[in-house]
Amino acid sequence: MALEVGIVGLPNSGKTTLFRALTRAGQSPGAQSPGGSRTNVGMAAITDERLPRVAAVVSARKVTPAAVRVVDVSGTGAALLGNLRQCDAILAVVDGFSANASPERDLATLRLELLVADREHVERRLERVAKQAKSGDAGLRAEAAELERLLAQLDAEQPLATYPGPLPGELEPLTTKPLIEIVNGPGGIDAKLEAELAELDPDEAAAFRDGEESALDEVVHRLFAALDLISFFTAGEQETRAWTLARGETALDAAATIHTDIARGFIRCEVIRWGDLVECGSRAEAAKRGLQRLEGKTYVVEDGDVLNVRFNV
Ligand SMILES: Nc1nc2c(ncn2[C@@H]2O[C@H](COP(=O)(O)OP(=O)(O)O)[C@@H](O)[C@H]2O)c(=O)[nH]1
Ligand SMILES: [Mg+2]
Repeated sequence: MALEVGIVGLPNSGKTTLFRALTRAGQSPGAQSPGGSRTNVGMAAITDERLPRVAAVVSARKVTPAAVRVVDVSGTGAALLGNLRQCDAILAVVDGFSANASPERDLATLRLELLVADREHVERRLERVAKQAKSGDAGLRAEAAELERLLAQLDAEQPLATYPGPLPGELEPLTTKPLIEIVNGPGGIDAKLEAELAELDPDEAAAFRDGEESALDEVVHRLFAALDLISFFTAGEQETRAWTLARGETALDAAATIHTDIARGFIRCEVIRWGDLVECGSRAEAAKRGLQRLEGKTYVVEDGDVLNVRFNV
């Protein structure tokens, strides 16, 4: 399943502008109904300068970057923030461009909003479990006691990330997720400028940037760091692709990311470092120089590995 990131922010902080910049969806924020509860969902490509170089080695007909799902909810409040419970990370956007911008104040407000949303979530669950626990079931009573402790933690304005001990697996809290702070404006990430550049064709945008890294790449890098992700590649002539994996995951996990059938039929996996492949100019040459390894299911994939999974179905 694709990685998912949710954008939160106060009204007019630039959430939808950032969403458009990330997803390059040409729809204008004006299309949003005023005060409406519209949620935008799109895919953001993850730029990786290694990918075109790997693709060139095999003359790939199609080059597909890795992507994350981006969710832009049109406000705060428990109900709307509840749309983000499935997300892997949260981008917190604050106004850094207007005359009375106060990024620190707004970040504090947002953190509190997330806390309040979790509080309501836990409280609702507690009400239900407490009612069921009246039957005297020991498991349910223990769960109710646990939820009471979580509620106390949130009442003390402490995020659940700092809760000592494991959380109920099905809880899906917001305040345990990595939070990436984005100050929107000239001093941070200029979402408006990025959205405008996203409308241009890539060559024009690159010329405008004049060698500077896109601010969106920085967002992605921070996301990768926060979630401790790595990238690996598959180098096919039909299609060369970049994929993401959590650091520490195995060749079998990588296979499952590509397709469940490939994981099911996994036999072994050929691995070449992307730089070796580019330097050798072909798989055959890399193999000849002893730079291609054969690995099994438990091989821990490294950032920049080019994988070729042998499988049978
Ligand atoms: N000057 C400036 N204006 C921005 C920036 N980001 C967003 N805006 C403007 O602020 C308004 C609200 O942006 P929008 O993305 O719809 O905010 P949202 O309510 O958080 O989704 C729009 O008019 C944007 O054009 C920015 O970085 N600089
Ligand atoms: Mg919006």
